[in-house]
Amino acid sequence: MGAKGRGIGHDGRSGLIEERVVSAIEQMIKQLDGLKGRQKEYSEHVHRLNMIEGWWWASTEFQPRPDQPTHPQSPAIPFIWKWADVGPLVYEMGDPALGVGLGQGAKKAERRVLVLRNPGLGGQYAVTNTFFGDLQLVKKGEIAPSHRHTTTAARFIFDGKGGWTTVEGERAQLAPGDLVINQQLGWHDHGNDGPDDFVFFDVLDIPLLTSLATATWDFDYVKLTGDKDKTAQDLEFPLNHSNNLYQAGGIVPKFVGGSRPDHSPMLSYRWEIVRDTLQRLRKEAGSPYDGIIVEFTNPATGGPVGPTMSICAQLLRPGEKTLAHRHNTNTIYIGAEGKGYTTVGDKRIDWTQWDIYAVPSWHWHEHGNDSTQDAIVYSVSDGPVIEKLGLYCEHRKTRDGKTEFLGWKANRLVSK
Ligand code: GTQ
Ligand code: FE2
Repeated sequence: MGAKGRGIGHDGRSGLIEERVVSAIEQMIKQLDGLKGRQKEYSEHVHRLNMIEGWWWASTEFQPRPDQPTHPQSPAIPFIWKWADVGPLVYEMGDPALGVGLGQGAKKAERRVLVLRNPGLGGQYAVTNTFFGDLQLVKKGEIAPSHRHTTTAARFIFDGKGGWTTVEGERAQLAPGDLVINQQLGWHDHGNDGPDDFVFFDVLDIPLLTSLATATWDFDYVKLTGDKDKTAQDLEFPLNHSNNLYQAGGIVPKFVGGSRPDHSPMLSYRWEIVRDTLQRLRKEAGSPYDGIIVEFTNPATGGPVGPTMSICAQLLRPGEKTLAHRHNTNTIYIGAEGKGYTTVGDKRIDWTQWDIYAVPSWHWHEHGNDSTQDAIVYSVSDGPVIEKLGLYCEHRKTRDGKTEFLGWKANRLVSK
């Protein structure tokens, strides 16, 4: 398919965009292989010098190059990891017969995780082209040793009563449904005081920071303490301290704050509060595209939880079905309560609790709940990055079936 098939508005079905990208690249390589005579000689010389021709030899009409898509696109595909399939393997990581210990050194996992890989991303450790995701298990009595990194992490707790994460001296005690934010460069260790397995889903901006060559890891906690048996931090604040400080939205303490203003000073967000907030809003009309949607904010600034991630929760009421839209941000959804569905292109993704699914950039999607119970889904998007680049855009269907475009305009000098 050539340039004519690549326009905006032509990607109703998931999978189509990826096929087009691959075929454009393959087509170009094939063409270059088939060159003869003077052109072949020229082409080979160019390639020897680590360059490639920026034109199509055989094409008689205009075709954009493979690196010049005419609409936003990601090689990631819409994809769901069903908890019913992956959950048993998460618990099985802890089976002593597998021998996957936790800690550092031979045969040990620094983090005992299963890494999700989007089938469109060619074996990368990535769910979308910006986000990494893994399912992590910390068994009773274990500690995942303290480390730090330039990447931001968000963790969604799936199971366990005794789990905790300590970040920069503050410990959040965690329960299923809770969200904990791990800011850039904060030392952190995860532990489990039992009695059950502690299981959570991590989202990190690793692929994004890797593409910027700025993902950096520090596993050398020993240098801080001089004690190689010490893998967890001492607590410097009361338990759940920032939660206590910032729990009343809109009323924030003036005597504290994080040392970096673009990072939320609040470490964790509790499930009961998320649920209560959504319930309190349930009589509102909500968003035509997302139902009753709330964002987890930096309580001090109202901004997103961190510079690379926007995290939301949305309630889809029984019988609710949203209008379709698409935007150039990449999203990971995590089912939290009940059963819902997201139709991406012409494929319906049915989700239930702890299912994880990816909706990459520019895919039309709409959400629904055709059950008789409430459905709540978490999401993580790279919106703050795209917005900072000044490049957010969106197509949305209106109630009367029209399509509206939001975003993207050139800067022009204005005179009066
Ligand atoms: O739990 O701190 O799989 O930072 C990758 C990066 C887990 C973690 C990963 C991390 C973690
Ligand atoms: Fe980490």
